[in-house]
Amino acid sequence: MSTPQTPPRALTIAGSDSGGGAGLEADLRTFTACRVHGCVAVTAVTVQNSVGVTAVHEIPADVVAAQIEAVVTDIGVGAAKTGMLASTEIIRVVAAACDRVGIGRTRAVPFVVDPVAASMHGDPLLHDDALEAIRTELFPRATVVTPNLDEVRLLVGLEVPDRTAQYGAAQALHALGPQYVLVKGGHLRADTDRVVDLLYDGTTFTELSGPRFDTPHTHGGGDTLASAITSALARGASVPDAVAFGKRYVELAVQHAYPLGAGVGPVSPFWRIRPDPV
Ligand code: PXL
Repeated sequence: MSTPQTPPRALTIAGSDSGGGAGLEADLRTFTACRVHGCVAVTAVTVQNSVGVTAVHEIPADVVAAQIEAVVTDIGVGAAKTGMLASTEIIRVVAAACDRVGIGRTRAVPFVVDPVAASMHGDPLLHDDALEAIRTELFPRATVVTPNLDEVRLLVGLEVPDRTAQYGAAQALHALGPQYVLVKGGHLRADTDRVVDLLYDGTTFTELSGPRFDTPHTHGGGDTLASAITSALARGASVPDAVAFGKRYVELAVQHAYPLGAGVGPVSPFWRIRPDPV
């Protein structure tokens, strides 16, 4: 038997969803399905099921930073992402830790910033005063940011009812400093049977168009997209190739989403995990 090789590694800096649909659980599942070893810096524990979030326990900021340092200095990662960060203090400490270990757009390790503000039930996952830290501490360090249209409104105050506004939002977000902006179009109801995500690098706009699937079960979809992009970056893909891969991955995950509990079910990794176990 040949000696097993170390696979590509990726880090998620994110909160836990006890229901297993979103958060770091979705991230790790996606990394595994993409054949990447997943590492975690846990930022918060949510008490959550398919119906909603009933409590949040934040992890002390110095423990979040220590997890990042422990992972990157020993295991090493090819890419990192953020999900739920909860507070200004955690965001500041994450930014400083990323600088120390070489995560960020001007550093060795590409950095995907998913500016998670609320769950799809509307439960807050970020203190209101922490939006400013996302803008000033994380966006300038990001290789790619992946806001949905609710997050666009919170971050730059723009409504996006149509494609023209989606282009304007990409420019406004790019001015905050990330290398690439991906303005997700899943919430753009003007597109009834397509989802058009828009990638912008400050010069070139690229529309990524794919099918829209009619399912209520899209819990963890944003986390899954950002994690699939991060996986491809960890494998050495360029940002445009990683984003195209991530979109394909999440389309199939949404197509195979399943019901769970009494509420909203998650997007699925199972289409990719073959053969089925006995
Ligand atoms: O999908 C965004 C998200 C991220 N992180 C955690 C979550 C959610 C949505 O519910 O619970 C922990």
